[in-house]
Amino acid sequence: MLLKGKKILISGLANKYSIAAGIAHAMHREGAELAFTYQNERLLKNLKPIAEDLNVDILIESDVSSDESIENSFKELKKSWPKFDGLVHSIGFAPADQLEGDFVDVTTREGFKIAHDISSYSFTALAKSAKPMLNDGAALLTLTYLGAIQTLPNYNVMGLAKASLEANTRFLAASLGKDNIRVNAISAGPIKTLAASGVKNFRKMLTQHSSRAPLGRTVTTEEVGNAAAFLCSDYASGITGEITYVDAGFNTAAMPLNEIE
Ligand code: 0WD
Repeated sequence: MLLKGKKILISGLANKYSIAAGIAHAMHREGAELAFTYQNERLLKNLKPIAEDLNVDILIESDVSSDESIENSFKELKKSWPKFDGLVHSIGFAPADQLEGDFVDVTTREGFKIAHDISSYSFTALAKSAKPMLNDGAALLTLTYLGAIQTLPNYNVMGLAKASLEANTRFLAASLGKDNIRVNAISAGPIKTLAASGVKNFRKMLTQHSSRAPLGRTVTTEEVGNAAAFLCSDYASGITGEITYVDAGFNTAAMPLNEIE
């Protein structure tokens, strides 16, 4: 059991298809005690059956667009967990009109601001609030995507926000290293979730992915969850500031082998 005795707070669990759900299952299996945050009441009904399944009784509202909401959520958590060992940030958002069409035409100041605020700054904000409550050897983890370093259609301003999130991971790692707190990111391959369905033609991206990835397929939330469990465990005690790809190798292949045979 990789995570026996660890207390880990997981955000961004919107429903059973969420990447955070795969992470929660893997961490529960590895012996972690879990707490969940949710954006608002509307999402609570999807969360309850998953929480029941995994024996999670700490469910706390936290809308990362509000400093007050974040602050209240950690005050609430402190009542049950004065100290804890890990935090998973599985949150991303950009207005729908930013994720369809030509980047230069559709990107607005407001869209840019929201995407960066919710998808990147929120990781810093959560780290800031969590810091006094984190045990020695704690780990923070976020979820990023290849759009941070390479272009692809329709991902647009989310790519910029993910580039910021990846730099955020490195700066947080540098900042928190002296407290023996590690900070890492998983760059997941495309998975059909609620957030992903906001990206136009997402289905076609899945097909493209399978045809180029060395493993010839997409990845599952369980596979992302397994890597997350490892990165938050003491087995990863020497790893920080890293972006780990869980994408069936897609980012390593410039061209599928069968293309020129
Ligand atoms: O292909 C994919 N699905 C990939 C996702 C590939 C690589 C990375 N990712 C990233 C996403 O960008 C995101 O950072 O993984 C993370 C989790 O995304 P997900 O599991 O794909 O999507 P989803 O199940 O929708 O969870 C994201 C959740 C939100 O769901 P909705 O769809 O309702 O916006 O982020 C949460 C919310 O629960 N969220 C917030 N939480 C607190 N405060 C906020 C907010 N303001 N906004 C969104």
